[in-house]
Amino acid sequence: MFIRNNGQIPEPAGNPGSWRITVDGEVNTPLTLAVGELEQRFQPVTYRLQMECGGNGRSFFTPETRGNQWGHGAVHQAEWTGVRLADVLRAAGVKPSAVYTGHFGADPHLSGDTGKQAISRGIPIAKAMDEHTIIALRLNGQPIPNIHGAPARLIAPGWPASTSSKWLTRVWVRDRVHDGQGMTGHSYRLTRYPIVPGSDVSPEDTVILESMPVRSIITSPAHGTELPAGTRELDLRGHAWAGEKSVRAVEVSIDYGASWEPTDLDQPEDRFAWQTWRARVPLPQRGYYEVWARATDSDGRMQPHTAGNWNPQGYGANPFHRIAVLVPA
Ligand SMILES: Nc1nc2c(c(=O)[nH]1)N[C@H]1C(S)=C(S)[C@@H](COP(=O)(O)O)O[C@H]1N2
Ligand SMILES: [Mo]
Repeated sequence: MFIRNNGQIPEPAGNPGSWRITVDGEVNTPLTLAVGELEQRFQPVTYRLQMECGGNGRSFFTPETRGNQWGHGAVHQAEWTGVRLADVLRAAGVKPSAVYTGHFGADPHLSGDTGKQAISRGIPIAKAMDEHTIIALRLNGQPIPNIHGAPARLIAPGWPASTSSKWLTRVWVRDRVHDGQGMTGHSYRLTRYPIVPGSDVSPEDTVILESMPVRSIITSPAHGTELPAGTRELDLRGHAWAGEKSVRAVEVSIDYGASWEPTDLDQPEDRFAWQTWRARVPLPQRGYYEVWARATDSDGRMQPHTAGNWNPQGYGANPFHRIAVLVPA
């Protein structure tokens, strides 16, 4: 799994069961619940969920944008067990004035200033009430490792992973769009209209990145694999996902996009799980091949060849994944 932290990593909780999470703001009864109470009061759910950083693919933007220069690797999938955020919000009683959530974690700001948040993002109340938005308490059946947000982590699947607060301490239900750290300026925002790459855009001409776009990755073979001499067939496999949508098709090319072959694509194992695909493609002769994969979502939108849609902090790039393999004589 990839790891991303915007602040300092908090010390592991001494007694995870007594870790407390507050739900307040536009609710009838503000609640503070210990993790142990969450487990007792609410029905457990287990889902396989993929999670992708909003900046996955950032390195493909030209000119370069600020931030981690991710390739295709800022994504992971795990089996998460927890309770539905909706159940907890219903227990607190969501007021009609509720518009958005604001999430808070225990990680200190990089500066050490206790008045500042490392990151504090949120989601519209409808997404918060989605049955797949959970407060996760276990990862692959085990306690969550500290680095992934122990003992409790919010997961808003299909949205930029920055909304999935680790070390969750508070969900503030707001009567307006949350304005915490990472919600304003150019953070996690796309431009309202296409801009000249590298140029300025005023924050009023940006919109919050919500669902992540369609994407596929090739997980086997590895980039740079030298195949046995004389190989004439290549087995490929990988994953594909599309934020709130599903993936309709994944195709592969070994001739720089001149021709494309279909792949076998599985249904997602859960609503926000990635979809596994596999293909066997003929390799006509010895030599150097690039393998490209492209996915199409359930609305018919396909991954672009390049990272278009340039935006100041480099979000939402989803160009094809390309690997190279060699067939020696
Ligand atoms: N509390 C807290 N939650 C956080 C972050 C953070 O810095 N602090 N980073 C976010 C971002 S930007 C990403 S991409 C994911 C990374 O999750 P992972 O480290 O478990 O892969 O966590 C999100 N949740
Ligand atoms: Mo991220």
